[in-house]
Amino acid sequence: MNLLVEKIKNAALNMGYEKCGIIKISDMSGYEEKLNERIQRIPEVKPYYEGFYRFARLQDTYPWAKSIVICVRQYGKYHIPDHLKGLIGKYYLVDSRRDENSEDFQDSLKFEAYLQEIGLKTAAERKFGITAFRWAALKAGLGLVRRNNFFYTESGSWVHLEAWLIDKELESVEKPTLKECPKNCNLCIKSCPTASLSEPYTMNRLSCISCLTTFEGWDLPNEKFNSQMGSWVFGCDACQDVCPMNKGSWRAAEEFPGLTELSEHISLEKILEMDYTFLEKVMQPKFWYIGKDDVWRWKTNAINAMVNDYKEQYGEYIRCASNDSNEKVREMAQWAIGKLNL
Ligand code: B12
Ligand code: SF4
Ligand code: SF4
Repeated sequence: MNLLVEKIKNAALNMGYEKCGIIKISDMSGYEEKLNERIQRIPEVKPYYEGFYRFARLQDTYPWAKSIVICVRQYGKYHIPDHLKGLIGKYYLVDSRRDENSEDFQDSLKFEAYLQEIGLKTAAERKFGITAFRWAALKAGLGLVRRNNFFYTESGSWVHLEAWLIDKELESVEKPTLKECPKNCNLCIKSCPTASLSEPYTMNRLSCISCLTTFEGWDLPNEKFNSQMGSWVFGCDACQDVCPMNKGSWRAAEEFPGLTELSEHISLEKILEMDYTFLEKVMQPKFWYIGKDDVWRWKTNAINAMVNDYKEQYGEYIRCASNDSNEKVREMAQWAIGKLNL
């Protein structure tokens, strides 16, 4: 193995990454095809996916870039408070992309500094990524993309991905040894509450609950999928939770900084009682897909979840929300009161 490649891989593994591969920039051209296919199958996502062509055409923005270092890190190692399961997507509970207190975030900075120390020019984007991670990891042979679109390693799909562009032509591609999906399995497709995952290797961003609880779903009383959203208030894990290839792969051995303490403030009832300063100062930096000006979304999402799995104790919280300072929350509460005959 090339000495530089060996150094990079060793550094990544020493900094807590499960796997590290290196591919040529040109390997991302296959992603462009997948993007075209997705847009062809689901034309309404076109305006949202057009920006992703940049993930394949990296040299337009980074003419100096030659290769992509792609790393996999396990997040299925953290303890998830039971009462948040089915409410908030696990990835978002232990999201290290912007959390300076997390070891994963610090390791990511250290790894980048190391790449620069050994003389490489680098570029990365810590929020939504500099390229299409799943495709890059697939090309590097670090694991498999399964029918639910998720990238899997031996740790299941509970892994997140990171990538750096570098200015040297290097390559490190493995041969995955994972078993393919069982021939007739379609459990993930059957489990998707909104049929966003309608067939293998596809999904409609616009009807995905993960999106409906964050970037979409602004008008829940009139949202076509409001009842299918079930108890989710931020994200969705249904198509991963059901997958047999994830069986036993979550090994809760570590605590994510601050999660247990924060979790004590979160339940459907507590969200409705949250004051807006707490939502803006504590919830928003952690769950950053909902912007500061839109933190009322937490309350409308929580009311929707209450309606979908109504318990008598919710009644007083919903009635109280009909006097909330935010008009959208008041409207949502009125809608729920009508729907539940409260
Ligand atoms: C945009 C985006 C979203 C959007 C849209 C989702 C989407 N799939 O497009 C929204 C906000 C909804 C979202 C939600 C979530 N996301 Co997201 N998201 C992304 C982002 C930024 C780009 C994804 C993308 O390229 N979409 C375009 C479409 C065309 O690609 P795709 O759906 O991934 O499909 C791929 C496969 O189907 C494959 N493929 C297609 N056909 C075939 C055929 C064969 C035979 C094979 C092998 C492969 C294959 O090619 C496609 C392109 O790679 C990536 C980060 C990044 N920079 O890569 C994270 C990323 C995909 N998200 C991630 C996560 C964890 C989530 C959530 C689970 C969070 C949550 N708990 O709610 C949900 C899951 C929703 C879902 N079912 O996908 C992780 C996934 C990790 C993993 N192990 O796969 C990523 C990689 C972020 C990260 N840093 O790790 N996400
Ligand atoms: S994350 Fe949820 S809504 Fe989105 S595709 Fe998977 S099961 Fe369907
Ligand atoms: S549920 Fe079945 S088809 Fe879907 S990803 Fe898992 S093994 Fe593959």
